[in-house]
Amino acid sequence: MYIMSLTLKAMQTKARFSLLVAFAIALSACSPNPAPTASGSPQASGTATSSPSSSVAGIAIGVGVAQTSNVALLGQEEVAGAKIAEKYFNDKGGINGTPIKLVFQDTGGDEQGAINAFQTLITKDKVVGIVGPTLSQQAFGADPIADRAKVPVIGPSNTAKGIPQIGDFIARVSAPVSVVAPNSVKAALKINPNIKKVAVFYAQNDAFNKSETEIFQQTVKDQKLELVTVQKFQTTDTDFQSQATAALNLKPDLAIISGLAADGGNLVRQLRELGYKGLIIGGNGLNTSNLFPVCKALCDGVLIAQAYSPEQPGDVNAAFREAYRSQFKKEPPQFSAQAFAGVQVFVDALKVVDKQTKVSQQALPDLRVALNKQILLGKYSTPLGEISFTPEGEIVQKAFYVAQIKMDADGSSGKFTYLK
Ligand code: 1QQ
Repeated sequence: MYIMSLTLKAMQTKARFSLLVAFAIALSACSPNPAPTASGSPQASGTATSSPSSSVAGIAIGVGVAQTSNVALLGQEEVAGAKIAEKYFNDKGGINGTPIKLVFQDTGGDEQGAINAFQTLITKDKVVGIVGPTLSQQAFGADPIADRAKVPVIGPSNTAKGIPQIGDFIARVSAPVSVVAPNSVKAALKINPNIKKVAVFYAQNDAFNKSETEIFQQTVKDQKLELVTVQKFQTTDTDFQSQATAALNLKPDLAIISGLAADGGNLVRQLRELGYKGLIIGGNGLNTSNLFPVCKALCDGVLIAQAYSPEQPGDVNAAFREAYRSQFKKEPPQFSAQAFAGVQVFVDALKVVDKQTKVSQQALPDLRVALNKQILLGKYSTPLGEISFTPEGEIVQKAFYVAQIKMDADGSSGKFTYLK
């Protein structure tokens, strides 16, 4: 008995030691960040191929978002925001003097890609936690893996119902559709109080879009509007003639679309080409200027609710906005701000944990657990404003906005203008 427990103790010490060694290796790892490959990306200009701290050791934080596939239209904005956060916090001294090092793994656009990226980040890159994935659809596949491995995850853009409930290690900085989406319907009614008939469209093969359309449809009913049709499509569709024609025959004066950027943009374009003149609301999947090349001048006027405004007061947003504008020559989008906030939550929480016991002296599994606890306890002054979390990991955030797309007449460029 005595010998057995001694052996067990020796084994535990050994396991602890090898974990420490593994963590030390992870700290000194310096793999360069791959640049997103999707065309039209801010990174495609070659401005942000590897992070400034890629040649130095640092505390490894994983970023698992879509850098390829159609979902990269959304994910590349997250890469940009995360990289700005990495430089910003390292310039400010990192974690009490030790820099952070973001480790990027491309999830692609589906669940399996997210699962693979998360597994690599957890077991090979030995990150302290993960910012990702891009889609709720991917989160429902990959988050349970991180949760079982006791690795904290901050969802930067997962807005479907049920994300924080996946597990104790899952939180998000992306406010849920129930809080964000109704704002755009109210804004549409302010612009046109005569709206009566509403046509709703949604991508039925995606968890977020199914969740968002439920909220949109409920809001339509709550506002005493008439839901004249619900049309379904796939995020991979490009031809929407049958859905658009069926809806327009019912003469709606508001169209609401829950899709992703490419399919959503094509549906906007085809509705306009078929002569639809009423207001269009796009959901969170259309919330990117990468929509502009898809519907060009016909994107004009689309309303999209926002969980971020470039005008958000506060020092951190001012610094983030300036860094983004100087790099990309436009205002920062919501997905970049949310990814910045996701990295910031890790940084701020790591600082507290490190003050209690030096991060470098903690075994990785213990550190991940302590970090997760602190994440849920903290308050954060981010570009999204002051945020915190419920004990379940749901974001508590105060300010929300609605923006309207304004395109130049020739459709070659545009911007989001925030409504008052
Ligand atoms: C989700 C989303 C995406 C459309 C954001 C990129 O909100 O999947 O939850």
